[in-house]
Amino acid sequence: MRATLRRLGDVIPLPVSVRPDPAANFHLSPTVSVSAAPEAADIAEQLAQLLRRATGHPVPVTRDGGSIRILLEGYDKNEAYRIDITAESVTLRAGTGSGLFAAVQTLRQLLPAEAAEAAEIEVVPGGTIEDEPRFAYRGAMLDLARHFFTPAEIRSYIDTIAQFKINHLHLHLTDDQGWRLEIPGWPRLTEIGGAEGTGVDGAGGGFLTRPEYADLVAYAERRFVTIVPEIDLPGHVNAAQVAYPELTCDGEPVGPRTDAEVGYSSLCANREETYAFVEDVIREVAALTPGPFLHIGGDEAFSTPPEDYRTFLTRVLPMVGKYGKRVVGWHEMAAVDLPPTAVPQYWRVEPADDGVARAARTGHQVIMSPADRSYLDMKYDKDSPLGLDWAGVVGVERSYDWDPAVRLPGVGEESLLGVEAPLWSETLRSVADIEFMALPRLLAIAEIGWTPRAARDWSSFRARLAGFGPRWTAEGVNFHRSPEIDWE
Ligand code: TNX
Repeated sequence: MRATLRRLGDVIPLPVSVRPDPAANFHLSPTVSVSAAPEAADIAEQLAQLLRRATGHPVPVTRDGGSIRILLEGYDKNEAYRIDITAESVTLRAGTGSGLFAAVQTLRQLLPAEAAEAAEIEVVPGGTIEDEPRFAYRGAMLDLARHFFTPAEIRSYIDTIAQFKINHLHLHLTDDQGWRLEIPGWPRLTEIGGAEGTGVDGAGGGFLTRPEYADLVAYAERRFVTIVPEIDLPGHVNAAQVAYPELTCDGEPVGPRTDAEVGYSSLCANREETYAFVEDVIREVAALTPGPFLHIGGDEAFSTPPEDYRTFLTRVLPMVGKYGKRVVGWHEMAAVDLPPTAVPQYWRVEPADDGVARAARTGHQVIMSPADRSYLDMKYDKDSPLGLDWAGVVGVERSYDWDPAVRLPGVGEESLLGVEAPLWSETLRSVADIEFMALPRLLAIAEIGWTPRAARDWSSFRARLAGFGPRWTAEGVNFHRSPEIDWE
């Protein structure tokens, strides 16, 4: 396989402005080097590593004078950046680290795929890119409860999402099957809820210790990804009730569950023990999480009477603020009056009167994750070996060709914090499974979150996506070779 020279606009998400200059291609010669001021030294090192991999050259990092220069200046809008590529130099410019990191991800896609190919073509296409995101929040979610993924597996997903300028990773840490984060004072949550065999169908088990979680937060931070922890309440709590029977309404023990049913468990809104537990958990998770968000779930509480659901949330939502975090919840939580900064996350397929539009009217920002478009755990088509299909099958075009600002009446562009692509793990067991479901549909959601609506187009996306075939093959990535794409 022979690499062809990338075109400047062959990038996902598509940048806002691309001005190619074919007379100004930059050669990745053996003396290529990267320079950056000390505040950007880590980003420079990350870029140098990518260049070493792509070219096999030594690529030293210096303070100044590199042929590739990283400048922390101008473009002070968060995540905005500019790249100038000439025959003599490449310059990445941004006023923030997040902007420089985004610039590096763009440049990464313009490099040859790997050393073997690079030996033939060691050129970056010339021209100028100017870019900034449409939405501040571009998320991916990974379900650690239905199947636990180890820190190394989670790091691998962080590496994947960050390449496409996804800047939040929502971790679904608790559910009926398992409890995946250590909480001081409540050791049985993870001793029992994280034991071997606590995944769906008894597959796997495990949990994150607090140091492991802190390491993941730091790993993500270095890639400008913010971790959004979710503790799912008041439903989806069977694992907690197995560990602590006093968390059931009648105090009677319940057995572990490894099936994929939902909606049968609930905390009890009328018991003080419930709130002592929830406050301990929220306080500990908030203390471990430097990012601004804490997700309290709130979905599918089918066995919580509606009045109890409102009682519960009315007490619990303010706790998140008390510990300094901005609360996110699945859209069901919009059934109550929300604290001003609360963010409902919309996942429904059919529009329904669930209060999200009302929340938007009163100034709330919304995250859009409609299941029939953005759920990465839906099957691609009826023959998909993995995934579910309760929201229909979701091919690549279906995941791309929609717009979050017109999806829900009353929730327009100005009400959107952004978009998120959840990946539930009932049918997943490995990184290969994650990659198969996320790639390529994650790139569709990434582009929806970043690129202006008017600049987006399925046939352009489809053509740009085709170029990832050889890259992913060379990198050993297990992407889905969707027949909707003419893979190179
Ligand atoms: C619905 S959508 C759920 C999860 C399941 C998922 C499977 C939502 C907020 N909850 O409990 O894992 O469907 O697709």
